Amino acid sequence: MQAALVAGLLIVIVLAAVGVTVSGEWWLTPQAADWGGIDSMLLATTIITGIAFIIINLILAYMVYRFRSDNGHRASDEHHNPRLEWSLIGMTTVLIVILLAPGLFVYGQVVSPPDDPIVIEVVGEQWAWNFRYGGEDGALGASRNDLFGPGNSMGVDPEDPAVLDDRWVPGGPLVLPVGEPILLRLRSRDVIHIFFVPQFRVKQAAMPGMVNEMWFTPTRVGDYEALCTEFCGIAHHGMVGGVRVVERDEYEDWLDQQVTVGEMMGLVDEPVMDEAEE
Ligand SMILES: [Cu+2]
Repeated sequence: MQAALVAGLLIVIVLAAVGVTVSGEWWLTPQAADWGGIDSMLLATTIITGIAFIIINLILAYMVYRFRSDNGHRASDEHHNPRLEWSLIGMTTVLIVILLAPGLFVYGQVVSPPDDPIVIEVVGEQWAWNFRYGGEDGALGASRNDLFGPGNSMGVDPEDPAVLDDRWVPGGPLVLPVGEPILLRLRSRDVIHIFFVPQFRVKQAAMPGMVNEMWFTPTRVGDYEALCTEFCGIAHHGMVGGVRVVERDEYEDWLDQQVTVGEMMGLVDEPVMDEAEE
């Protein structure tokens, strides 16, 4: 009786898992960056582990019922079956190679940014995402982690002239032009945070004392959310930043309206932002 119940429960778990997956209710959000390779990997992993999950649980349900102990006989166990063990080791090895090998090629792309991306600095802090863009010169001025402090929330080097025209967007949003490769340089002011926009598929950690990189090409105009996926303190759940993917013109207009680092830190007398147009 109990054996039939356990076997029945295992079958219900298999059916529920397959049903939820096939219904698409908990499937991936639609993609908004050029990382189809990652979705293919997720799909392949789900299919291979899904088939293994179904087979293993159905075998288990069958065994629990077929070899139940309620007919006056006891279950027996068997030791040392080298043929069985080697065949299991062989099958597991082949499956793991099939799972991991294509991932190495995709990972190779993830860690190889293109030649001429738009570089944006992301500074994570408890509990907000802040962004710094290169200004008129398109280049980010120098920054160092020992420079974070009162009056220098970006940790930039005020001696570097390239810093002056950089644009500072504390608390976001991160605005990006559609169709152009973006390279984010991630830093942290305090603890470890992880920058993740689910629709972009890639994520990366912002570590105190380090600069980490991630890149992607946004493919779809729209509003998204940057989540922190590293438990980083009491308000971790609220560490959500706005992300907007817009057309190139709109991106440039928006960028021109952002405050420069020079103005922000009182390093220049005149606002830098209006010189170009007027
Ligand atoms: Cu965080």
